[in-house]
Amino acid sequence: MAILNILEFPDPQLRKTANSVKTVDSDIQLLVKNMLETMYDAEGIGLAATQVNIHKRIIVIDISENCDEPLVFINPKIEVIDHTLHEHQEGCLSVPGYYEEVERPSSVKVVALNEQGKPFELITEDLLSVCIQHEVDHLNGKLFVDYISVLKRNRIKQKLQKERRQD
Ligand code: GNR
Ligand code: NI
Repeated sequence: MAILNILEFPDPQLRKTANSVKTVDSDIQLLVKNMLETMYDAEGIGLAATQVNIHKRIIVIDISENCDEPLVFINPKIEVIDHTLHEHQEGCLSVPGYYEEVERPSSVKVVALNEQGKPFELITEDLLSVCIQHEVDHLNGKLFVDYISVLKRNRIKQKLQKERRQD
């Protein structure tokens, strides 16, 4: 297994649209394993392939207390079930150290393939709904900072660039 490098805002690679997975073969299964290992190592609750510079429609999530309930979504499609907007404080492994309130529909249904290539669907609310929407945004080149003001976004961009220059 391997820990993959996580891209950070404003890396232009984070703006790419990921491609659908044609077949869930052993290469994809290995990538899923590595994404889970990377997510757990970084102490995130989700990771999209885009964040590790692999432009395939794959997401891993684990919102369980003991980090032992991995969820894998390949070619996820989301449909809003409850359009009521809920505000939640979001963070992102690609925007380390910054947290902002984002409003999103409160409940979404996800249809996807699991790591065996088997279709499944899941109705989500609360943190899982927030997380799946955040991850699908990554596959479409979108980041949570796109929902906040330009002023705040540019301030975060400048601070992250400055931090990296000092490293
Ligand atoms: O670890 C993460 N926490 C989080 C908190 C609130 C809303 C979304 C997230 S996802 C984030 C990991 C990440 O960057 N996934 O893309
Ligand atoms: Ni993220």
